[in-house]
Amino acid sequence: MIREQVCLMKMVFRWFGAHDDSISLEQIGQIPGCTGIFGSLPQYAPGEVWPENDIRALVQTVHDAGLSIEVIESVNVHEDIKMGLPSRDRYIDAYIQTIRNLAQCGIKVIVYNFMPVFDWLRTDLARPLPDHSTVMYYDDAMLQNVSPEQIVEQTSSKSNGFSLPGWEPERLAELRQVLVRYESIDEDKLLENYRYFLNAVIPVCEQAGVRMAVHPDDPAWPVFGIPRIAHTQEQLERILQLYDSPANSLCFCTGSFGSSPQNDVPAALRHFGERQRIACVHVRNIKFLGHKKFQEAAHLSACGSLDLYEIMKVLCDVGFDGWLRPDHGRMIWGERARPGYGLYDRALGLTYLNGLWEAICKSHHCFYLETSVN
Ligand code: DNO
Repeated sequence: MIREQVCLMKMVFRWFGAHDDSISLEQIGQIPGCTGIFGSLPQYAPGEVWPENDIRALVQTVHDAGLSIEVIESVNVHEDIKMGLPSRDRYIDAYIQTIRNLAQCGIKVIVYNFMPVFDWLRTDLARPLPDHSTVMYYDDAMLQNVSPEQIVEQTSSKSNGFSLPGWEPERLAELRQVLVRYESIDEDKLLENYRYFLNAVIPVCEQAGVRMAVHPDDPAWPVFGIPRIAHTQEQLERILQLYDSPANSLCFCTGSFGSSPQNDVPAALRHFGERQRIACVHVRNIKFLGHKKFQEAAHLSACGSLDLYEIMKVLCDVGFDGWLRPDHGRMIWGERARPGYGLYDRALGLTYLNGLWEAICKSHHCFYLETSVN
């Protein structure tokens, strides 16, 4: 069957900023077919307004390097908003101001998550593989023997000196107190708090021309008995229905959503992609090792349990025109970097994904963005 379709997917790379990344914009610009970055201002804690001047300076730096920046990952949601405390209004106002400031500087998508307390979680940040590369690893059974505090300690001490996204000290201050509060918050209550947040921010986004893109729970189940509401297709659909607007969209992460073998990644991508509710995509491969046990893998399909060809094909089928980035890579070739965010394996992943994309688009006779960097 011959299809004529336009596939305007933009291939980009995550960058943590000049002071918080082992990788330079110049290196990113030299990856063939990489046109931009997902950027952030890691110096601002959840609940703080990102000043327009600082955003503008970041955008300028990225543009000066010949790259685009239209996605921010992440503007983290203050815990009081998730817990529905009276102080949430103050933090929502700050969030709204950040949205407006970002929009003023040309940002189109804001990635965030609504995971209580912990963002992504691994039990080992550098598990050695037989080829001497290391990968991030998760084994739920290991969590039975450690406390949340120990996980925080373990994770931050093994980060090679880099801050880890979602593990910012501000976010985890007062951990015990926050955990106690969550004992009285169930899934319904969390969803209600989520609805309250969306009701406030989505109209602002619509007006400003920005899309909020929620990242699925990682891994795709609750941890430490704390509720999580964004890890199945039904749950993600429910979140989109909390406020039915294109501005309420997904950052579809294949490795997070796909960490549960019960989740069908291509089917969910097709479902949400056909409805134009995917603003951006993280493509990561993972390898199932048992019940709630997996390791992250090189992007090549054969290295893990996900079918990356199928994933890219669905994105082509649905005419995905948002931003896509390779997600966590292994640590290879002796690189020392933020776990998951080295240059080498992600660059390999990016070129592999671009290769799949070119082959799929050409064989389906689609028009796609061909970018040369030199
Ligand atoms: C981990 C990342 C997450 C992600 C947030 C989005 O490496 O995928 O920290 O950025 O969950 O808010």
